[in-house]
Amino acid sequence: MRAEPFANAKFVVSETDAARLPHYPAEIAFVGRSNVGKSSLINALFRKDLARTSSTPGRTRTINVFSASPTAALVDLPGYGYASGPAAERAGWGAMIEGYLVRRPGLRRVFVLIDAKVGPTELDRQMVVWLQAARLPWRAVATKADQVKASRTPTRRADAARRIGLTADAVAWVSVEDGRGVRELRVEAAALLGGA
Ligand SMILES: Nc1nc2c(ncn2[C@@H]2O[C@H](COP(=O)(O)OP(=O)(O)O)[C@@H](O)[C@H]2O)c(=O)[nH]1
Ligand SMILES: [Mg+2]
Repeated sequence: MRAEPFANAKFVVSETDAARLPHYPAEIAFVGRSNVGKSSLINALFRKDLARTSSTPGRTRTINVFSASPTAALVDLPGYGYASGPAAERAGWGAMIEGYLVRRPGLRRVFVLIDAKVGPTELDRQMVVWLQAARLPWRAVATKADQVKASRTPTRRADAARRIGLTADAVAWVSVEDGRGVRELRVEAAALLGGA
């Protein structure tokens, strides 16, 4: 593995139709509630501001692909669970997410992002159940860990994990704000992508 994974990360494309996306031999997809920190985490893993972040939920309505190399990509999927907006459009985001996930031979892992303080929502649990039924490999990542008091962290982490059928140590606990867990997750992602 290279000393510095993801040194050549690039934005590739923003697309609403999963069928038109370029394929990579190795891909990691990021799913989660709108505003959970998907784009921020991609930027942190890449150490580069490539993905647009926003404090306004429901901003990313497209699938955004970022390449780590010619053979590896991180894929930022539309956020789910944003309450406002026309129902048809919300269903469209669901279809976009599924449309991507069901037809990616190169998909190595789906990172399911969960807010560390809020814990898994009903939609997060549904996503996990769906991924298990589809036999897709997934990885739980708790974001914004800086928002949880240190004294509450072990309980929060164990509770969050239990609600999606995992043990505490199986949930990556990260914060792009204070940087915890980011380096470890970068190493893990680079390994999943074959060294990227
Ligand atoms: N405190 C804190 N805020 C974060 C963290 N990660 C993301 N955010 C904030 O959460 C908001 C949504 O982030 P974004 O990456 O756009 O979420 P996305 O909709 O899932 O892509 C932005 O205001 C970010 O600055 C984190 O680790 N800690
Ligand atoms: Mg985003």
